[in-house]
Amino acid sequence: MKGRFISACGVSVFLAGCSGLQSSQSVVNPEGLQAARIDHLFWLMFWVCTIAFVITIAALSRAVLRKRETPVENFRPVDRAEATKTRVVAVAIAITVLSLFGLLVSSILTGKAIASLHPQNPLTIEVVGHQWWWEIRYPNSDASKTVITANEIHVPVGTPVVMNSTSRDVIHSFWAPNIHGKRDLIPGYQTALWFQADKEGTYRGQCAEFCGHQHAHMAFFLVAETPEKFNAWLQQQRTSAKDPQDAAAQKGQQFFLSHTCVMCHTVRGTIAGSNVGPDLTHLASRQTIAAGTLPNNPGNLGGWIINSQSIKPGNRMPPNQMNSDDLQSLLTYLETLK
Ligand code: HEC
Ligand SMILES: [Cu+2]
Repeated sequence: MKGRFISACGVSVFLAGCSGLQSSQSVVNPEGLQAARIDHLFWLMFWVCTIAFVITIAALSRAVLRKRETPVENFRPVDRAEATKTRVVAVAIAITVLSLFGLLVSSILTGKAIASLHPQNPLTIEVVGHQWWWEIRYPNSDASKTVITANEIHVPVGTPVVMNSTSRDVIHSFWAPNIHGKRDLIPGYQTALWFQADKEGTYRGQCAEFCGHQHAHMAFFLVAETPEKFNAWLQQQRTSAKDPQDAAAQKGQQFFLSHTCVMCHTVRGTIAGSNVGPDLTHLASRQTIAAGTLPNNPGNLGGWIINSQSIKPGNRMPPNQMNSDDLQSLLTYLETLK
């Protein structure tokens, strides 16, 4: 379809300049039950409005271009022609009211249908909005099996997911258009959103409620994969970080644990246990850093650590002074956090 084609072009042009990650962010390319309902409603509204627009412009052009038949002096409001016109206007008003009412009803029905998709045994995830990144949790009754990550949500395809969400600071809005509509994350208040991804793929999402300076750099990726791949991922994320073996990485770990990093970040299996910033236990397994701002590679990580303020001005991580030896070993260490 044309819409798909245009959105696919838009996405690939955007990604060519940006993260290099293959993903899709499009309202007209639904890959889940809920997004499909929203897509139907969108096209219904689109065509009804298009037809109304064409008819209105045609009637208007006709009125503007037509020569006046009766001179103004001889004008009689009770002319037969005038009575016909009154009828035409009345019919037009009736059609308008009926179409608007029809759209209202279909919008309510779509809302209800989406809200009633609450199947048994969903996968539960928790999403917490922060200025300007997403904390993602996979809770487990055994606390040691709870997974905490950032900006990258993995879900198994064909499985219903319930997302409990809230915010730590201001109102954010969670929006992955291929999967569902928008959902506001409100501080001190928890909301649940149900969704299901039906096709494997990586779907880009974006904060959709202006939340301050770096709102535009608050993206996330939703990775829908086979249940086998998903379970393997979850198992891997449950493990604590292993102590590094080679000397450079050990030096990097020492640096990390003896500097300010531990005041804001967690690396499970070490003394670093703060959650001001993203959990770094499996940093190297993520495709991007800083909420989709940059691809995750050593060059970008280095630039981020030295001065993240030049990349994402105003974000909550301060710049760090260090010599290039220390930076190299720190990067070697961070690369071991698979
Ligand atoms: C004052 C708190 C603070 C300190 C200190 C701090 N960070 Fe951060 N860090 C953050 C925050 C907040 C973010 C998320 C920024 C964003 O995306 O908006 C972040 C992001 C990161 C990221 C990207 C993670 C991701 O998945 O996007 C890395 C890597 C990182 N920090 C490493 C470090 C290292 C290494 C140090 C020590 C040299 C350090 N940080 C010190 C708060 C801090
Ligand atoms: Cu925002």
